[in-house]
Amino acid sequence: MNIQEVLHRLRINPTNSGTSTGNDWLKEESTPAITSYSPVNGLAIAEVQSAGAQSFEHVMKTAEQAFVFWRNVPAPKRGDIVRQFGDELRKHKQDLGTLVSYEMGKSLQEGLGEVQEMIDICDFAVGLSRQLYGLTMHSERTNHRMYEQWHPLGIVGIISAFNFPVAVWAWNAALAWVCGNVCIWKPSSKTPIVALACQNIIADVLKQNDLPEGISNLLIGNAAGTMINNNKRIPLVSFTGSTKIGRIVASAVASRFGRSILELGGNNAIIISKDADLEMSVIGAVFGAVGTAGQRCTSTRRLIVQEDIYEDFKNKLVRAYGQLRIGDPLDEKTHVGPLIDTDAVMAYQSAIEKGNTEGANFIVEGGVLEGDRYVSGCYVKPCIAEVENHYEIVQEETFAPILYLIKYKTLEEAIALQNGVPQGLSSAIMTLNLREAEAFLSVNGSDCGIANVNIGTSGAEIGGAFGGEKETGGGRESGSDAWKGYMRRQTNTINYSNTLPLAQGIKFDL
Ligand code: UN1
Repeated sequence: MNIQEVLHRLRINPTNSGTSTGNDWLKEESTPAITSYSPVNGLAIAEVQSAGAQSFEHVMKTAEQAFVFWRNVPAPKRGDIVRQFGDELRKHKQDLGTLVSYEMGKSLQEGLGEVQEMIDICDFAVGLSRQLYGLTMHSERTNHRMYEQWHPLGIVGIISAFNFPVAVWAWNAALAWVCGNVCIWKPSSKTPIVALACQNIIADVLKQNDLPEGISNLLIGNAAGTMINNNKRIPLVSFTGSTKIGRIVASAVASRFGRSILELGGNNAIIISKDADLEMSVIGAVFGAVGTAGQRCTSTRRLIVQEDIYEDFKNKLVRAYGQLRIGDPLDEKTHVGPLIDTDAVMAYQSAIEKGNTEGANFIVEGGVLEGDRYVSGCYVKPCIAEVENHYEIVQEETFAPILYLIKYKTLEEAIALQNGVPQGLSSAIMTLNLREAEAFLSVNGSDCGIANVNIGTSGAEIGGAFGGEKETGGGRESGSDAWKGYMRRQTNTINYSNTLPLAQGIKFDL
């Protein structure tokens, strides 16, 4: 793999300043530059410029004009643009997946999988563009018709995280576009280069179709995020990131009566029943905990294991961890790549320290790897600790491969432990017992947005609505009817009689 060639094919060059309305890239001289470093080897990839108030205002004006045009393009035609975008992504899958892996640090397989999620959501959005269904209702008045329809909102702000640096944007943008909105994307400052690559791909499609600037916009840097959150000309902000920042975003957007879709932290658990297929459970648990180096919001953080099989399962798990290969994520034999940066390594180390002071028993020890293959300083050992659910550190989401083991006796107790955290994103039970599976999915079961049986907590398909409850923020993206979050509902009543009967039987004679 020659990264310079990949960058060249994705047309990353100094013209791509960071701020873009599509094909046009703007340069504001006074704002700070951001250099993106690869966690794979610590080398700089490229530099971008963060956006200031001046570029923000230019992007806003261009987006507002584009919206007036775009909302009048019939939805199936908007869908066709998204179809073309999906086709381009298919052509660039290898390069974009490679760059995701190199800039973010996830394995190449996962980088390619992430681009596949983008392609899949485009396909989904194309079908949706001929639907966007409203309902019809029966009016209580004679010769009246009632229905509801869905209109676009306007400008959608998308603030995405480093861990899924391109897919999360695509989930939001593909739906937002077919719904008739225009988008402003503020990617993570840790992964701006993949965002430039995506912008180049969509800008090409828009240009080939003679569409105006402003349908797909890009802004880099935290100042841009704050401007998006506070601007009342942006009716919807979709934010993916930590609960801590999500709280700030939520209150800023709510205080101006904007809408937000929040995808915040998870603290996902798998319950391993004594009736589980243990071999399958080990694979599900290990991939869930160490995949993407534990940096998915759906990563498995806790395993709640039935006491009868606890020792057996624990031994199998420890053996599996012994086989993990940590290293260059672009090497296809690698299971675990680096963390995103050295700040993330510090957070990992302090979580281990805190665990130790609270009484955690590490059965697979952690640690930072050193040596020629780990020069970036971002490679850590996935570790496992026996803990109690109430430990402060267990209640928190640490974005790293630290897995907590908790023992249980009854299913009721296991469900209480699973639900006994502030977050509510993903959950799973491993069991071949129908009663247990159904109880877990019932109203008395998991309180999460995602609840799986005999599948781990991560790797959700795009066809379902994605999101979670409690401190995860309550937002839903991707499949099912998540598109409704990107539109405004209008209820219409039409009187085709020659009188004006009032609703609720009210008489008002003049
Ligand atoms: C995230 O970590 O922000 O379910 C999203 C999964 C992926 C998406 C994760 N499809 O693991």
